[in-house]
Amino acid sequence: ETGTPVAAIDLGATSGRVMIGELVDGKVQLTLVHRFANGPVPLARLQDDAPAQALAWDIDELWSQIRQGLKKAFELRPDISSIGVDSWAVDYALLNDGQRLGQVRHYRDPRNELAVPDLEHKFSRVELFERNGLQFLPFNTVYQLQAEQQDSRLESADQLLLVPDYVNWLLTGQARCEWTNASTTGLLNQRTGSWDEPLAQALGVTGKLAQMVHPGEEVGALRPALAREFGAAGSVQVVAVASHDTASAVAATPLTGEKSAYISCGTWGLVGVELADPVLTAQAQAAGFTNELGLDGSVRFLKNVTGTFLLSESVSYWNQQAELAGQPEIHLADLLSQAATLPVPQVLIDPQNEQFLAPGQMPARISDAIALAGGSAPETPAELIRVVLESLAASFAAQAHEAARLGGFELEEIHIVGGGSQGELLCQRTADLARVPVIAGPVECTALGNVLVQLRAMPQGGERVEDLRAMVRKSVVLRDYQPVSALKQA
Ligand code: LRH
Repeated sequence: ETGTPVAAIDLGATSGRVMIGELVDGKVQLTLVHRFANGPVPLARLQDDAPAQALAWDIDELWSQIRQGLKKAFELRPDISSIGVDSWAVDYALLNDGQRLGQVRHYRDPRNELAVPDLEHKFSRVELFERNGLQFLPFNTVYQLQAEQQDSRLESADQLLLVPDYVNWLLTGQARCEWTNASTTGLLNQRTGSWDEPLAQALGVTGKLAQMVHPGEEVGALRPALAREFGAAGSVQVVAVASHDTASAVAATPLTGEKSAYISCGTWGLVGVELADPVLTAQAQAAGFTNELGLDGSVRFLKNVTGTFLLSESVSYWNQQAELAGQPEIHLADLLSQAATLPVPQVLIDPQNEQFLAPGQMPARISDAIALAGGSAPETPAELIRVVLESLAASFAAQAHEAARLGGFELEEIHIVGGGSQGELLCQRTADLARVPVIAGPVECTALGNVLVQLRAMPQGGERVEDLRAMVRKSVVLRDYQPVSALKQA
């Protein structure tokens, strides 16, 4: 028995995907129909007179890939009845009278860090946290908007749309701001639940922020011209999902107990717990925790720590070198297997260090950090990878305990979801260091969250996916890692 299919568009840190999701014999099934590259590109490649270091989304190319992907999806399943879009947080497009102004800047653009002191003259970090409850990250939308003050385009803009909202707008002609992603901007006031007027005013975006929608609500009908282009059989709705990718991932994380933490591990590791209310204490602020909003009014109390970025960036650097030298390509999977045979490193790095934020030259930066921490520079790529993995596991374990502690309970288990949940050594070492079991999977957690919110929103399919997490547990195979005691390891 097969239900009505939906299409999920997930724009992730290294690739974008269009997938079909449907209920088959009571389980959610995902079919990948189109995959395309996504990642920061030099702004100079897209427009003249760009600052040398500036980074952007290749947004026009992405829109063309999304259309190709949807065309393929409708070729396979003309009865697709809805579309949902998610992506990473904080980045936005500016529009005037429906026309995009310039490019969409990427959050790893170094301009943001330079803007931090300027905003801090007006709103200190502590005051910002009191308003928006967010972890200080130099790329939060508020700092990006501060950086934007150098430019005239913000003044000319009449609309700011976060990237998934911008794609929704291209699909429907309706400008809406999805709630979970809005919570990552820093412009949403945690106490009132609406836009923070003094902040919006100071950053020049009053009146430019779209009407809010919640996950599960309709954004609008797919534009008729696009429905024809894709070959849709019937009417197609664009539905707001939890458009912040992490919110979709957490919504689909098969959390069992109330004493569980999750780690949504991709480029970033989002380490946290689900709570009913935000934690706005000075301790939470000092510990660098954030209160983002989740599905059905939940609070994602979490810390954004570096995830697989250090690994993927290192491999891409080694492969650039290999290509220049005419040597064969290196695969991360091979390095991970080699790393698993190496002893536990004694000297770790701090993956959160801001020096790791921008892309490029990653192995040298990691080696320097190891040296600075008193270790000796790794002699092989596998050795370097081993240090990174151990450092990630250590930070995951520590932050999961911290999230639970600040959330008011003692940690009993950790769920790791997303691409990083495939890393056996990472999962095992996180379990060992946290001294609690790790449950790994699903890998495609964000896409599952996207699809399930759409399925739940269907008038005919609603009650069958009422409990998203039960549905995920029915649909995927999870893997358990039991902690191995330090004594046994030695
Ligand atoms: C993960 C993520 C994370 C944000 C970062 C910018 O993809 O959305 O939640 O902090 O990207």
